Amino acid sequence: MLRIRRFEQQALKYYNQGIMGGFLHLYNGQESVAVGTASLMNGHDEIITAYRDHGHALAVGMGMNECMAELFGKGTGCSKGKGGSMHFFAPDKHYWGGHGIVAGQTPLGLGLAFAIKYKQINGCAVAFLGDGAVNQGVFSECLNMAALWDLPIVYVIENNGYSMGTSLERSSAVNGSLAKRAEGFCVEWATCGGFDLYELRANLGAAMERARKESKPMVLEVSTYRYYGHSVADANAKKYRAPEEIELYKTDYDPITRWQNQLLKEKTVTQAQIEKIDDEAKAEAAAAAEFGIASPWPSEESIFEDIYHEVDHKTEAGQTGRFFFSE
Ligand SMILES: Cc1ncc(C[n+]2csc(CCOP(=O)(O)OP(=O)(O)O)c2C)c(N)n1
Repeated sequence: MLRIRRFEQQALKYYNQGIMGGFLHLYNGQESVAVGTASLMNGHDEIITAYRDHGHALAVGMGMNECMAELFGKGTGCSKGKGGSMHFFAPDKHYWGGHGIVAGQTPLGLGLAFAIKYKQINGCAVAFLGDGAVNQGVFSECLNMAALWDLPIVYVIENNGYSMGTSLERSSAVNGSLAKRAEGFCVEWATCGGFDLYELRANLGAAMERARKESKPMVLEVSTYRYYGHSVADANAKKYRAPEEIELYKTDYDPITRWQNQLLKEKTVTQAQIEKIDDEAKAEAAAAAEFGIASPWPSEESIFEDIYHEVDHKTEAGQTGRFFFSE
């Protein structure tokens, strides 16, 4: 969790200096959700998320260098500098990336679950979405299909209370739980707090295990909070929520502080060890920023690589459409 936080704080510094461009959606405050999930992955599970994707990337083991270089738009980045903040990917780590179209990852996650079931793999898919994304029609379509086909997927709603500048109260007609909507599709659901890693892991673990064992979908709504605006470019971040609210979450609900206090209480770590972990995370993030800045820009030719155009027009199927429509 500390690595994610220090990574993002380092990125924010360069973004504010104008050295880093593009979008930057910070995950600060929500680190426990990505870390909790990654800690439960069994080597066959697949995860996918939306554009607020730095935390999930680092949690599954992506290196800070490749992530930071991507933020700087450099050729050494995980998406060769062409994806930026919203598009970190590491399929080799079972991480199918960040996606910029709200809820666009929910049917892709369903496809991952379908593949797991089809290949009879002992795993599950976990697709993260925000409280705003729940309102996209495609999410309902996904729940219907997941239930019809008994697909091993856990939809984790990271409910941070806001979709851009719109509060949950203003975006959801259903008061209380968002996950309850799953009932309409005969899909099991649950809610839990995202501030305490033990509580979170217990709930996530049960949902993932059920998906693996019974091949059933589930919706788990996790309450969490983001400290920054929707993105760093969100100039109205201080207008749609009170500064006192942000302070309250920082002081009373911060998942890192809570976890540190818990571990100290259990005598699992000492204060000195916590400080050492933090210092290492800061140093790693600073070195990653140096790597990103020093890295070369993507070459001009590379701009035409990895795009659908190239694939579609070079194959026979791309020319005729035969593969898709006649077989
Ligand atoms: C289909 C689509 N509509 C609108 C947008 C613009 N947009 C980007 S993020 C966002 C809000 C999403 O909020 P939420 O799902 O709660 O995620 P959070 O960022 O809070 O984690 C919107 C409307 C988009 N990217 N895609």
